[in-house]
Amino acid sequence: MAELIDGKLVAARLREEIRRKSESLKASGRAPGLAVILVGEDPASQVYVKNKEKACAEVGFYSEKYLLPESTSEEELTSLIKKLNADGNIDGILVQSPVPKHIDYSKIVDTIDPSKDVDAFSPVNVGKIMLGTYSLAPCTPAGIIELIKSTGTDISGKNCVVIGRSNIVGKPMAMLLMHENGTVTVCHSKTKDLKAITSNADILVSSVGKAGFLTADMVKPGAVVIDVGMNRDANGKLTGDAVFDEVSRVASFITPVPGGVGPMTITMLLKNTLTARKLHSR
Ligand code: L34
Repeated sequence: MAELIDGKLVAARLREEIRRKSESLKASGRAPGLAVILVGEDPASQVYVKNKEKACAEVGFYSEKYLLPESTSEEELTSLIKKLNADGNIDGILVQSPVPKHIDYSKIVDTIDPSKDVDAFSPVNVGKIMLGTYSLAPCTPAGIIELIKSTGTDISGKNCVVIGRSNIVGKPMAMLLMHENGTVTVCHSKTKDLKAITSNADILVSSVGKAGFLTADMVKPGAVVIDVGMNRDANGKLTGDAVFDEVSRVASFITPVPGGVGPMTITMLLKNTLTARKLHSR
């Protein structure tokens, strides 16, 4: 039976450390500051943004939240970002994804000052992640690395399989696992015989977004399974990609949903905001 990886617990430990550092920065001048922008009324995004705001308050950060209407234009959004780029109290700027269809997300991200890009989504920061010279880490993948390490697993030399190739999770996840000396395979919707590949994974990261996608026959006995899925069933109940009961009988460690990757994504956002604050030391 797999052991549960308690994302809330790992997050709480890290957040305590961040809180202490934030307090001392505040005492010597200015607390780290984060601006979170949400365009539109996606209910899931509203929950995530609320959790981010709450987390900021918990660690003593200064935070601003911008809830903009669905009808917001690209120009209005970029002019807000430019204002925040120039704001000395703001170290981090985050535009929650997804944005409405009439807005080009990559164009928006490209207007964020790279030193304030706490998602690490801008081309400069993505490039640094590829090179291994980054100081701002991609939040979800960085949180996952912390979760894997919390199990005592050494990633070096392990077969790591990532399902999904998104810019937010799959691609940067592969990079971070490579930086940890894992042997990395990235699978996606066009992959042939997925099961043959996933069955070989010592560390399996599933970021598909389909409830029930990951079944026990796809998992190597003793594998560490990280479930990035955030799926809501008809009753609004949150579940991951894994058929939890059966996969947890095969894996050695597994993250729950909720309470696994989600809280760590937010914790890494806090960590990046602290790092950005140090980049802006004034
Ligand atoms: N720009 N957009 C930007 N940055 C991000 O890092 C994100 N992401 C993803 C979606 N869009 C983004 C998030 O913030 C996913 N994500 C995220 C953040 C927090 C949680 C889940 C996803 C979270 O708090 N999850 C809780 C459950 C929340 C619930 O009940 O709905 C958990 O325990 O997993």
